[in-house]
Amino acid sequence: MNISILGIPMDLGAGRRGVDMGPSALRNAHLSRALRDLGHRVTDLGDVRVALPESIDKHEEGGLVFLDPILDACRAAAEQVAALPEGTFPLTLGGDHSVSMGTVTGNALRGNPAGERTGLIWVDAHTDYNTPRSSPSGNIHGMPVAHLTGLGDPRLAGLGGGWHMRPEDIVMIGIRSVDPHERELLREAGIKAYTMKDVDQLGITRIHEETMERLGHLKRLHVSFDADALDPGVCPGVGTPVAGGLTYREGHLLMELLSESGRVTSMDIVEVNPILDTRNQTAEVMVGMAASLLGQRIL
Ligand code: B3U
Ligand code: MN
Ligand code: MN
Repeated sequence: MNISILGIPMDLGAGRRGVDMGPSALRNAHLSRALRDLGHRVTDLGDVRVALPESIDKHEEGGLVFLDPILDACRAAAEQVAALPEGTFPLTLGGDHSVSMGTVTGNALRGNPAGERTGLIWVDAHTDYNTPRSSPSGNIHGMPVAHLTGLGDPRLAGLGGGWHMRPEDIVMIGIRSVDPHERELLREAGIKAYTMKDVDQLGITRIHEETMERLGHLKRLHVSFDADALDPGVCPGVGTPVAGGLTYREGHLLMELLSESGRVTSMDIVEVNPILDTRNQTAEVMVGMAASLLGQRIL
């Protein structure tokens, strides 16, 4: 397979600094080599240009921190991803999770004249379904899924030029932190979310089966993997760690099963924060997750 790596070194959407170094940390953990070893042709497109927080005002607009530079970076990411040739697997590296408004949009619109729908598998401790009004923090990385479905601020929701994700095409896995108003919005939208309780009770195998069935009508599936979905013991280098996450094996099993399905067409790795990490462990774990999704097998 042809894999194109694109970094979006942005931490403007997060409450803490450092995830802008995520793409570097993942490259340092030998991401390209790991995928080449699996037989893929890997092209690293480098990074999207992102404004530095030190060089701009931290202005807040309507409950949104750093709206304009985030819009610029998401637009650039969407354009670059949408322009990739068909058959290429885009592997996009955050950055905070607001980058996914750009990457998911770009992937949904890429080589898609018939307007086929794209499914979204959101692996995360958080549902990221806040709007500017429901958000307790104003941090845009808590809002990407809401905007992808058309809620919230019209500028962020308008990145796809009228295109939006359908709530029924989204499945979330690993959830254990949801804000009160966010919970109401999720319910209203009818988005399927597997919490950690569901992971404990059903197991990853069953959750994967149900996810494949639920998204069975879709040919294109995007996996957006927030490193904080994994337990902080496995991935300590994240800005908003939440106890009780996916184990190392649960993460790999999910990626292995998704890989075997042969249906995933693009992936994000986001929220890796080297400042808070221990010897680049989080980036190394996430490179392993990408390798499992892209064909690595134990035997
Ligand atoms: N729900 C909170 C916290 C949060 C969301 N995503 C992350 N943290 N990484 C918020 O700020 O919206
Ligand atoms: Mn997230
Ligand atoms: Mn998260």
